[in-house]
Amino acid sequence: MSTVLVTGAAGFIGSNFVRLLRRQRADVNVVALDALTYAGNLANLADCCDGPHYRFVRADICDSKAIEPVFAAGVDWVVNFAAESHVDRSIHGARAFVQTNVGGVQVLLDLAREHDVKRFVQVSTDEVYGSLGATGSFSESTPIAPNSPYSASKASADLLVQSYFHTFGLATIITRCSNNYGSHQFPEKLIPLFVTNLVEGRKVPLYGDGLNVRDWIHVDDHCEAILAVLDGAAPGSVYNIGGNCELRNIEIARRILSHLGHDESMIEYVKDRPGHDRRYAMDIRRIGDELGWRPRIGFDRGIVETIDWYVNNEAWWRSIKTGDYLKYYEKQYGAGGVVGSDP
Ligand code: NAD
Ligand code: TDX
Repeated sequence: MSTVLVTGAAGFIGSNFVRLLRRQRADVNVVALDALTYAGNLANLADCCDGPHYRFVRADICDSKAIEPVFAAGVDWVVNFAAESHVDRSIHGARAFVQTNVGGVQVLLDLAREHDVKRFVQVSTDEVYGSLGATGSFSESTPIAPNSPYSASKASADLLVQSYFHTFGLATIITRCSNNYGSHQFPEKLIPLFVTNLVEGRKVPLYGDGLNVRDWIHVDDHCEAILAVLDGAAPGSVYNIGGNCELRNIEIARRILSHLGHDESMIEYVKDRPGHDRRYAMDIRRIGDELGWRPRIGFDRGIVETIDWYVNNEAWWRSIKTGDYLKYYEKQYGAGGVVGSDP
């Protein structure tokens, strides 16, 4: 039986990936690993953490000593989601971003090499390519040109990952995906922040002129793409993943406002994010042509289901907004060891 180590498993995409894996691959052992920073939440894994083929490990990917026994017990594949993921936090303080997103990746790469891991998937982002003007899109051969401390740390990790393929022959694969949306996303990100603010009767803060463009993909489509990559990608390859769904932020705001019965008076235009990338767009032909993957969930359906998920799971996000879920970890594990919590 193969064992897959999923790092960052208690976060937004990692937990959705574990859920998919457990649904679709009963023949795989899952080791879910997470440091449980402010962004990690065990409640995200509550419905997929049972049985003899699942294990949760609380550990920091920067801590080689803590992670080594996991590799020593046998790991066939690694899918690395663990990261500091919020651009605004990286602007307030880049330290945790460099530590986890670069230093932590180096630790994982060395352990993967020492323990003969068969596949190492590094989950990267479209943001490593920088910003586009009104036309064009990023392909896998677009030079990386990151603009925020977050995207610079992710781009650095990509370079490190490629170097382990070239130097040591480690079977690495890099995926670069666009903006994900769906259930269990931490309510500091655009969509869950706007939905939960409106449910609380608060306004939604739109940065700058609200005309920045992102490409949106449902998290389940992203997770399916990663499975396709695990199954079929050649070592050393890079794949773009996206939803073919470019939208301006103001359009996202309008969709949410209208579904929740509000008008645009609930928008508050606020100071722009420093260095705010204007537009991202992905050319996803390679993964379609080579691995037969394409996004299946249309935005019209996906956004409504997502908004409804937050409306129907108020207890989940309220415990996050009040910090109660962190108090639970302190009780379970002691106060120490929660890393990267403060910008
Ligand atoms: P998230 O912030 O929701 O989850 C990150 C998880 O990593 C959390 O559970 C956190 O506790 C854990 N973590 C952080 N530092 C750690 C450390 N040192 N050791 C172990 N675990 C640690 O982020 P997400 O949105 O789920 O993103 C997951 C990955 O996907 C990230 O690598 C991100 O760069 C990438 N990505 C995200 C998006 C998006 O739209 N959210 C798009 C493309 C790529
Ligand atoms: O309050 C807000 N108001 C606003 O206008 C927030 C939080 C965001 N925005 C804007 C900034 C962006 O143009 O909305 C857009 C989306 O912002 P985020 O949700 O913060 O996502 P983004 O910065 O695009 O990055 C996301 O996608 C790529 C993830 O957080 C990254 O981890 C991923 O790599």
